[in-house]
Amino acid sequence: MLGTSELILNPDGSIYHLNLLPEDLADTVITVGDPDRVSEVSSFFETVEIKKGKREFRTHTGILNGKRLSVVSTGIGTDNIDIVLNELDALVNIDFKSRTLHSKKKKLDIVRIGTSGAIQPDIPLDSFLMSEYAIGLDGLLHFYHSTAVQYTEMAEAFAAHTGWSSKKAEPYAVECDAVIAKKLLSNRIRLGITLTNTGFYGPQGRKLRLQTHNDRFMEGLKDFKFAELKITNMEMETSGIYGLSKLLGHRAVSMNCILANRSTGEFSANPKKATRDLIGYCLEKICG
Ligand code: R1P
Repeated sequence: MLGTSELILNPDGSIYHLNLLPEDLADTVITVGDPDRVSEVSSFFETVEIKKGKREFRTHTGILNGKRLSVVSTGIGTDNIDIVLNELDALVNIDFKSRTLHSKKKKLDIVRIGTSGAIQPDIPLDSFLMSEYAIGLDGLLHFYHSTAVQYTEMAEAFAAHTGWSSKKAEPYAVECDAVIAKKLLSNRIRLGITLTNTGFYGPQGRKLRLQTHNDRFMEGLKDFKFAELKITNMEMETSGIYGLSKLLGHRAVSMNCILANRSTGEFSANPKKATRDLIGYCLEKICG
């Protein structure tokens, strides 16, 4: 039985941060970073039955083409992903009354619809990219028994190539789920290794007033290759989503709208439209 400081429930019986009851959640979950993107996604729904939230975690659940969907905002970073993935899983796999695990495990389909910066100069702005693999620099997965879901060779090759400092958490590599990835794929989608980082500025090589510790890091990213795969883009959630989904038995894929190109120094002229286009594309693939 899970104790009250382990599985924390609100007075109405909902899970602590997401503020949701088990019946509020659909089996297909779209995650977005920006809480304002939740209503953008649900504006495509035919009906919306649930609108709940707390802090940066907003949820809308509704129907599109007869399919029930939930869209949940995660805020920024894999620290938030730890909360969201564990609480989504608790909603479907733990009985909140008895505080014990359901005997039959449920699988969620999880699709991240996010924004991202490209690393390779030939990746156009506003294009769509699916993270086939993610390399996490955030360290989250190392807190769990997770070696079975990690691609250790890829992570070690990355660390060697970039001259990784032992002062930082060791990189880990994880993969998308092939079943849900196939559903979202088309010839419009580029595939790649996504680098998930712990910050937006220094960790992604951006210098406003502070100098970064390893100036060659960004160059190293561009020419890293593992089994002919290159690092295509950088963002802040995918490794956590992939790692925890694999550990918990859910199917996850991360779809990225490329708003910046870190090699050419360009930024999208219309990020709102580009992101909305990716939302439309994903919903069509999920519910079409
Ligand atoms: C940084 O601006 C945020 O944008 C990207 C990064 O992963 C980070 O969360 O994704 P979202 O637009 O999905 O939040």
